[in-house]
Parts: sequence; structure tokens; C-alpha cells
Amino acid sequence: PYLLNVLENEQFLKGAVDTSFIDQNPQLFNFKPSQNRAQKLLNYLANVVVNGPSTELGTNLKPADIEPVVPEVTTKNTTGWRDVYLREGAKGFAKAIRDHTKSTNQLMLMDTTMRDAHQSLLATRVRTHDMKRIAPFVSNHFANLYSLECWGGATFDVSLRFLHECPWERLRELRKLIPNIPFQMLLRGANAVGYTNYPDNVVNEFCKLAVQNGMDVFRVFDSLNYVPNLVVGMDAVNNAGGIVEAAISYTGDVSDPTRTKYNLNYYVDLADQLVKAGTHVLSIKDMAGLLKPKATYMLIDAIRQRHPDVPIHLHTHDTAGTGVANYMAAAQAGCDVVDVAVDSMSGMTSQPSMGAVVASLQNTERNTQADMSSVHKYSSYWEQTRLLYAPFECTTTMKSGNADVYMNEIPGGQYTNLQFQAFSLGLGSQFEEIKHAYTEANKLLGDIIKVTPSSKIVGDLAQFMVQNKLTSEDVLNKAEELSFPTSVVEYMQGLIGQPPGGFPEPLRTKILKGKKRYDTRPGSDLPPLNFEQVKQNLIEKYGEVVTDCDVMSYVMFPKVLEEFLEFKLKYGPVDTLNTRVFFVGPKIAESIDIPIEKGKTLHVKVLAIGDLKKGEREVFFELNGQLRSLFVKDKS
Ligand code: 3PY
Ligand code: ZN
Repeated sequence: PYLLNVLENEQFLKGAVDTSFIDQNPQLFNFKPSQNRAQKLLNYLANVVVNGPSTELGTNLKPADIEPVVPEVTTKNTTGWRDVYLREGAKGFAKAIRDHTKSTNQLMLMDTTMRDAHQSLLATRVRTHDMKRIAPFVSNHFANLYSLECWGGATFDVSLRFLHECPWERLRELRKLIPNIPFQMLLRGANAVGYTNYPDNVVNEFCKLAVQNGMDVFRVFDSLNYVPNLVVGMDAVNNAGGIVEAAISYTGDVSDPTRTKYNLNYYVDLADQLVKAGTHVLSIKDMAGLLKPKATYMLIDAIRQRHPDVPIHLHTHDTAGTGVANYMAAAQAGCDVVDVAVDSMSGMTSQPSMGAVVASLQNTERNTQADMSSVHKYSSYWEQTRLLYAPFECTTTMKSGNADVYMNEIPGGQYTNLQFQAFSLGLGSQFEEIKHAYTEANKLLGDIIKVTPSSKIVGDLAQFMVQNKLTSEDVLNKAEELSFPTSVVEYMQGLIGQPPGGFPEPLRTKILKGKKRYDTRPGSDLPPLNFEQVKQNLIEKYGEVVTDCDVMSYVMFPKVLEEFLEFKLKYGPVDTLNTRVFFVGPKIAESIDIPIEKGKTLHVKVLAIGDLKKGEREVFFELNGQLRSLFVKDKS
């Protein structure tokens, strides 16, 4: 309004005034957005109380009405392994880790609670808000962690898509609160955090931006263990100055002499290639939890002997319930780091329990040096916080681990999803059928490594078989007449890479029906992306608020990012709302405090919801003691 008054002033328009005061005081134009922000937040709350959650809840369960208690920080530890990395670089970090485990015998831990654990148990829905509350405790009480996995994998798009929050901001905020522990992320090789191949400059820029925003260790995998794809990710991390942790995705069973496709030689050879390609740390990624103690020992021991100076980092899922036993075998075989989730976020399709691993190794030479009482407090926080995510709980349907994973080899997160889908259709028994079909689909595709996105291809084929009541023989015999899911056709074309042992014939030829085949790295012929152009387009649409991070999110998930920006324009940031209020809104007459900027808190109460009039309802609020009301469209 002030600007407009000036623009209507004749003297001003004639240029007859001295505007140097304005030129010299640009801060006068930094209008405080708080009024606007309060209005937007009320608009959000009004919409939720009238129309229900802004993001679909997985079930009709509600978040618990509790305020999880944050344990007190009772020890001060401001340094950690990140200091070593910042001082000595990625190579120096890897050497220091290996020297440390050699000299102390300590088995080091990565905590997955803030990434894989909730991706596997709570549909990836944990919000930054709940991570930030516990972050200072983690920083001080778990300062000796090898790393904290808190980013990447599915968290990137789920946070934007369903939680209306920016993943980059999550990274920056956590970084501020946890400066001492290395942060780790999961990078899908040439797919970055998406589901498809990107031009190489996208993967490069992504890693650069991730390092700038606070990421340190990148676990790089490829869903077919296709080395050219892995190398794209590894080089990008290296160029960005990050710590490269190239991963061998594990499938099959090296302890079973009848399973010859993925035998010990296969893994040792792959480890050699990744070390040669310059990985700083070597990771074994058992995404489905297929290891058994004997296999674990064989695998770690063989790689340990060949690469005595490279740190080995083991990842597993506890789907069958053998996770802790596997880690004991890994510890014996000389593994350096294992992945655990805090007790209350562990087990089943998540990682093995931190407390169980820590306790099991106390008074042994591979003591983890973690403090048990801190583990209990940390677990208690997440036990309470988990109740806020009741609508997304895998335990609604999953009651125990299941060793049938050794048959179907479904990765943790996908196992939870498929079970959930089958049960929510009211067809619990269909899950058995799906699992069986998944096993068959994997065989049809040539027994492939199954992890995002190859796991989705196997899942798509399995669902296609169940829906169309097809047996394996039917698929083989009728392949020429069937119209397969696109993902399966693209897989057969070679569009995600080359699988070990090649494609199955004659099925490939029958499915492709003459379609083009690719036998080189899929993204290698993509022209570099013009980031400046993308940014300009976004700025034209959404204004100067668009950041380089938004541009990168857009490149990965265009539609999702646009919806996110539109949501923010309408409602402002909603990340300071507590999780129950964010999902289902406040109760009538409940007082809530919403911090909106440093030292500024809104006190809000929903007083009443008016009757339906011309498709709208008036929602009455008390805002900082004053009555306010606004109209929202009733979408019911
Ligand atoms: C992901 O790609 O998100 C995974 O967690 C694979 O295991
Ligand atoms: Zn995992």
C-alpha cells in the first residue's frame, strides 16, 4: 500500500524528489511477512478442520494425543567424526575410520532412525519437526556414531509430496543442530533420489548442492549393480568433495552352494571393481535382509582379506529376524560399521535394534562404546513420537518378522508396502499370492537384484500376474500377446542398465516385439540439463522465492515441486505445527502455540465451525487473544 501511494504522487512521478534516503535504506522494504503468515496458517488450520487432513492418511487411525517428552541433554560432546572429515577430507576420513577400528576393535554404528527405519515402518512420513526436537540429544549423546542416516532414498520425494516440507531445509536444519556427526544419505546412483536416469550434470549438481547443504557420506547403489551407473554417482560425490560409499546390493545366498548366480566370487569381484573405481568406504547393502550368519561371515571375511585398508559398512533389514545374529557374525569377520535403528524404530522390515546390538557386544572386544542409558532415552522419545504416526503404521497389518523373505527376497520398504496394499483392499490372503508371484516374476526376469527401481519392476510384473491370473508358464507361452507393464518393457529394453548375466531369452525378444534395445549406460546420451533456463521458468511462475534447491527438486519431481510451491504460497510453511495438528488439526477450544519466527509465537484456538452456507463454512479462531474468522470451502 505504501508503494502505491508513492506511485500516485505527482511530484514523485515527475522525479522532483530526492529518493536517496530510500536508496540508502533498502531495509525499509524488508516487510515482515508475519501478519500474512499468521493468516496463511489460520487458512491451513481452517481447511484441515473443515476438510480433513491435507495429506491422505494411510488408515482411519488417528495420531495419538500426546506430546513426546524430549530427554534432557546431560552430557556435552561437541566433536565427532565429522570434524575428522572436515579436517582431513574424504580419504582422510576413511583412513581414520579404518585405523580406529583396527586399533580399538570398536564396531561402529550408523543410526538409520531418521531415514530407512521410518521409510520401512511408517511409510517415510516422519516430519522434520520431530527430528529436530531430538537432534541436540543425538548430537551430544551419540557423538561417536560413524554417521547418522537422515536423507535420501524415498524421504526426498515423500517430504515434498506428502508432508509439504522441503527436504533441503530438513538437511540444513538438522545440520545446524548436529554439527559433529557425519550425515549419510542414500543415492540411487545415476537416478540420484528419483526413479529414472538423469543427465550426468544433474547427478553432479545434486551432489554438490547436497554437500553445500550439509551432507557428508553418500551411499551410492545401483539396482542392478551395474558398474557404469554406480560410477556416475561415485564420480559426482567425489567431485562434490563428499565421502563415497559405493554399495554392493546383496541378493541370493552365498552360503548356499546351489545358488550359483550370485556367489562369493561375484561379490568379491564387484568389491574389487568398486575399490578400483575409488570408493572411500565399501558398503554391502542387504536391502531385503537376505543375509544369514554364515553367509555374512563368508562375505565380510572374503572382502576383508582382500581389502584390509578399506572400511566395510554393512546394511541389513531385520525382516526375517536374523539381523542381530548377522551383525555378530559381521563383527567377528572384521566389519567396521553396521546399520542399526533405535530400538523402538527397529525390527521387522526396519534395521536391527541398536540396543540389542550394543548390549550384545558389551564386554566383548567389539564393544560399540555406545551408552546404554542414552539408547534407552532415545528409544523412549521415538516410542512416543511413533504414536503420532499411527495412521501410517506398518504394525496395523504386520505383526512379526517373517523368514519367508528368504524365498521372495522383497526389500524391506516394498515388503511393508505390498502387505499394506493387500490388506487395505481387504484381501490379506492376497499378500501370500503376491509374494508367491513376486518370487516367480523374479525368476522370469532372470533372477535379478531387487532394489529401487528394479524391485518395482518385479513388483509390477507380480501384480500383473496376480491380476490376470497368469502362471509363469502362461507368461512364457503367451508373452507375445500380453501387454506387459511399461516398467517391464523398459527393463527389457535396457533402460535401467544391464543386469548381471544378461536378459532372459526368449522372453526378452517376445516382450520387446521389435522395440529398440540398449546395451550402453542409459543416461550417457542425455544432453546436459540447462539449470538456468529451468530456474528462469520457475521464477517467472512463482517469483524470486525460487531457490537453487527448488530448481533441483523440480528437476527430480516437477509436478510435486510445483504443488509444493503452490501449497506454500497458499498456506505458508507449516513445519512448525506439531505433528498431530499438522495431520488432523487442533481440537475445538484447544490452545496451540505456533512459533513462526525467532521470538514470535502465535497463540491459536479454534473456537467453532459455522454451519454450511453456499458451500462454505466460517471458522472462528482466537489469535493472540483476538477473535478472527475466515471462510473456507467445504469440499465434502
Ligand atoms: C531406496 O532406494 O529408497 C531404498 O531404501 C533402497 O533400499
Ligand atoms: Zn535399507
